[in-house]
Amino acid sequence: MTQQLTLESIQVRVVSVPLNRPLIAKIGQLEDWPLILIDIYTKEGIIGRSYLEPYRLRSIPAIVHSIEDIADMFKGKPLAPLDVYGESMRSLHLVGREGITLIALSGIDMAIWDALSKAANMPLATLLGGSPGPVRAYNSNGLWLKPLEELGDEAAALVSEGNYSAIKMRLGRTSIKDDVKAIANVREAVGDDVHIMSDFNQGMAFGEALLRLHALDDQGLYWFEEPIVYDNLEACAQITREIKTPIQIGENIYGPREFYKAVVARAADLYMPDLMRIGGVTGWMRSASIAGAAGLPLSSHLYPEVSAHLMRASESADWIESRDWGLPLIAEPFDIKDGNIIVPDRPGNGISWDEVAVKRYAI
Ligand code: SMN
Ligand code: MG
Repeated sequence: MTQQLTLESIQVRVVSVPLNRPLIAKIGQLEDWPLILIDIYTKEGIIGRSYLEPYRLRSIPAIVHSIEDIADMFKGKPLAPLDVYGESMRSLHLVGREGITLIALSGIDMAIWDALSKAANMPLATLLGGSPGPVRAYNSNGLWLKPLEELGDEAAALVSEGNYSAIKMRLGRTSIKDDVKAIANVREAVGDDVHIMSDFNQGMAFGEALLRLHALDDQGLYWFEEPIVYDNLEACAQITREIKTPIQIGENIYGPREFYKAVVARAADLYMPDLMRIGGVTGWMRSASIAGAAGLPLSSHLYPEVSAHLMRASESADWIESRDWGLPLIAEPFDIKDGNIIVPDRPGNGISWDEVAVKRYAI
């Protein structure tokens, strides 16, 4: 019989890693990238690992408390992620089903699935019924709202970093004219064969978004991401109906239930859940079933190590977001070949810590 895992203890560490290319977006500016590292210890000796990327340093204590709250509920109990998910949701609804509590649960869930796949001696993708292998990736490492004349060189560098066939740029400058110039500079640098995704980071009001997206609709962009506040589903649906370029949302959707509501509202053409908000591996797989049944392409947001496994097990898998933020902490980073992230053929999700880097960036 397969080994049953029992939760013994949990270790939570906080680090902050300088960004190679500082983030300048409508959501804010960041020079450093904070992470919460989670290690789940089991009585059987297997360790499950995951991390969370909470963006804001001052949100971390609340998330850590919530992680410890959940871990305390399950100490000495069997590690069954679906049970932990259900029971945590039932207990935590007193504090709220979305936000900090679901972020904490997502981190724990990812670590449990890592431990389970190690116990089964399989990569996570294999445990979920898929297989290790390539997932097509776009490079998201740069092209922030920076000076127009810097964009061309950066775009070319982003393509050559991993022989990528797709990159993402950020849009939503003060004038439409500057967005047009930014797109032209990037296109000129990468040529016609590279897909250019674009992200507005919810920076526009509804009316402004309609005006701008109509103006940019013939620019040949692969998708328009989060043009407006993500949870105004009705307005997102109208934009999706009116604009030819596919609309992409999902990184801010909390859990499969909210995901389902967005799909029913036809809020977007494409979806890209974020593991920290969608409910970890459990929340992702439930959402992936909804996307698959609805025929909606599913990309991922951040968390490339775990997302890559899940894309190999998702019916409508589309693009994985590749980025190097926090990468120095990972002891054995995944390979990138010809623009694909390669899911490693080793047990678990592939995450182990570079302990020297963890010490160096500890806060
Ligand atoms: C994004 C969001 C949060 C931090 C960095 C980048 C962006 C993306 O929306 O989709 O990559
Ligand atoms: Mg985004």
